[in-house]
Amino acid sequence: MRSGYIAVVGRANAGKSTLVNVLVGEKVSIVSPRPQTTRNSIIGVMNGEDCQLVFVDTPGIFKSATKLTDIMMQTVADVVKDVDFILYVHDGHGGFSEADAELMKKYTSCGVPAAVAYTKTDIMPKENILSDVKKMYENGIRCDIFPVSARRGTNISKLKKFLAESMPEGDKLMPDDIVSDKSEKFMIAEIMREKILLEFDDEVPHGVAVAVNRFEKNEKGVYDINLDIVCEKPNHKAILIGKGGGALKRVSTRARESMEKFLGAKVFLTVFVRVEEDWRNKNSLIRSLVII
Ligand SMILES: Nc1nc2c(ncn2[C@@H]2O[C@H](COP(=O)(O)OP(=O)(O)OP(=O)(O)O)[C@@H](O)[C@H]2O)c(=O)[nH]1
Ligand SMILES: [Mg+2]
Repeated sequence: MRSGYIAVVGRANAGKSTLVNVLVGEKVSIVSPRPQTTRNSIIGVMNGEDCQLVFVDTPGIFKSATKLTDIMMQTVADVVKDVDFILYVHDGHGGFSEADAELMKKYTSCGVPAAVAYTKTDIMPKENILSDVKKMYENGIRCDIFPVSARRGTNISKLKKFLAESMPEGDKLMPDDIVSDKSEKFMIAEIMREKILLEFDDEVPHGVAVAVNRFEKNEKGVYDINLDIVCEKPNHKAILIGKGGGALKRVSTRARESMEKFLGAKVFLTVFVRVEEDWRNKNSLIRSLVII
């Protein structure tokens, strides 16, 4: 039996959470086309024949601008210190710059065994893969590189096999029935945030957090869920609510449908929007709204 923790790290928006979900076979982490989607370290467990891979999804690396992003970057640093393996995710479709080389080198030669998942190969010219791999070699990257597409499932089983073989021998680290370390309540808040990230433009979604005020299942098996969407500015609140409440209604309906799928039950959802000025720079609010 082989088992181990695998940190999944890389630039913001590289495709880490999508890859973790595909490797685990269940959606444990939300995904959006916007950078800074993942804010926490999130565990996703894959049980295979004679192996257990415990993936740790992490916030994407980028230049920090608030106390919240400082904490997110600290999360990455903490996670990589304590794992058996680092899987560095690179967005192949985004090209390969000197800054990419530097970051990749940092995480693939820090003393922990590592590999690169070169992802999004489904939306880029195939010939770029070889030239980028050459550039990686020229920049001193010496670990295994796996071109994959999480969206299409290309090369995923090859990557899984490689990771399983790279784990140390040992017993299971998690019970068989555990897929994630996060609670249903956490996932509900994340589903709401995912729908906001998908629906709204620019700065609005980045300043949004979701607080769960009520999460109860009644005697009829219906979940009664009450959420606050917390935003940073009154004009963001107006955008989130929209004309005649239309935007909020639309995003809430999408979130409710997703929550029903996730919980396997009917959901009665009520949502309010409130403003907490500059909450991303206030430790106590960050602790209660994000790092819970
Ligand atoms: N075409 C294509 N798109 C992908 C693939 N993997 C991820 N994406 C898209 O890339 C975007 C970012 O994906 P995420 O999985 O949220 O990226 P992330 O690295 O977790 O992002 P952060 O949490 O913000 O750091 C989303 O729009 C995904 O649908 C892939 O293999 N192919
Ligand atoms: Mg993510």
